[in-house]
Amino acid sequence: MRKLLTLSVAVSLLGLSSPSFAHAPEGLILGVWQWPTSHLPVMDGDISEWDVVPDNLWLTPFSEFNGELLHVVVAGEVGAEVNTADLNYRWTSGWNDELDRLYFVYDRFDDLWDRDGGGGGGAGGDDSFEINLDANHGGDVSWFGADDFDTEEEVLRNRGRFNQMSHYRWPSLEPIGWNWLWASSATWHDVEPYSCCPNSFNLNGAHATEATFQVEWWTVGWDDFDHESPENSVQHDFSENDIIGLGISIIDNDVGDADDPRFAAWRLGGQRCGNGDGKCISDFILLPAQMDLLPTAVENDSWGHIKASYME
Ligand SMILES: [Ca+2]
Ligand SMILES: [Ca+2]
Ligand SMILES: [Ca+2]
Ligand SMILES: [Ca+2]
Repeated sequence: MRKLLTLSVAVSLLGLSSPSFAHAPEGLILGVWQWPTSHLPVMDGDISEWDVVPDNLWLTPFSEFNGELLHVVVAGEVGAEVNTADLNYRWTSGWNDELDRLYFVYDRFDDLWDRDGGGGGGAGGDDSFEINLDANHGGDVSWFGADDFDTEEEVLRNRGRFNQMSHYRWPSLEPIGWNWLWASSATWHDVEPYSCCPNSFNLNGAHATEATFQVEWWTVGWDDFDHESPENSVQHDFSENDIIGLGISIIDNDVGDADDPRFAAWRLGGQRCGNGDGKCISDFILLPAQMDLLPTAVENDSWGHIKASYME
């Protein structure tokens, strides 16, 4: 974590420190690896391209800041301690300037894979990786109740408008699919060119069994998201050194029921305020490319497995 702390200090000195929103925990800015267009990872569930991402950009159940764990259970089994026999993972993020995409990867062990489109537990009853994306770092609210606006039309328009909050779940199951933008009624966001891919994972296991799982995916972000159509929405232009807000929750449902939900939501930053409130999420900086860490066309065979999975 030392490099992250150094980075956080450096950013502050440059006058780029985060505004007074979206900073859980206070004082930490995490890094988003830049994927140059020449080296985009292939969305196929083989996550070996991500081996080039430095260790200090990966997060695990043991990642700490100021002596505190970064992922803490905020719903369900609140107070649960890390138990890698129940859930273990590593994850990180990437971005691409030209395509204005955020990429994600995670690698997970779970004693009970829960993906049956519902059942007991919380957060829809299935295992998921939830992202609340505040692309312009406005600290906005994602969820509104029926009484928050005068008309139903306004309520629907404002849910997910400035932050987009989705549970990503695999495999994709009808009717909601793999990218459940639960605060919005949008139906068009879960396909290219807005997000991808329903099948870019490798699951060794099945519902209600022990499982290992790797997945990689991407999404665009929105400055103004209109559930009705992309034409009415304003896509975000991601730029180097920008600070974005990401609210990450790793959801572990373990095939529970009403009497024993067996549900834990591990939230990065450990804070929960409302549903999708951007002031409780975490700061990330879109890092410059580190071309020296990326393979070239003349690299030796040790890069072969990585080169083979890059796009031209
Ligand atoms: Ca891949
Ligand atoms: Ca588990
Ligand atoms: Ca379930
Ligand atoms: Ca589980």
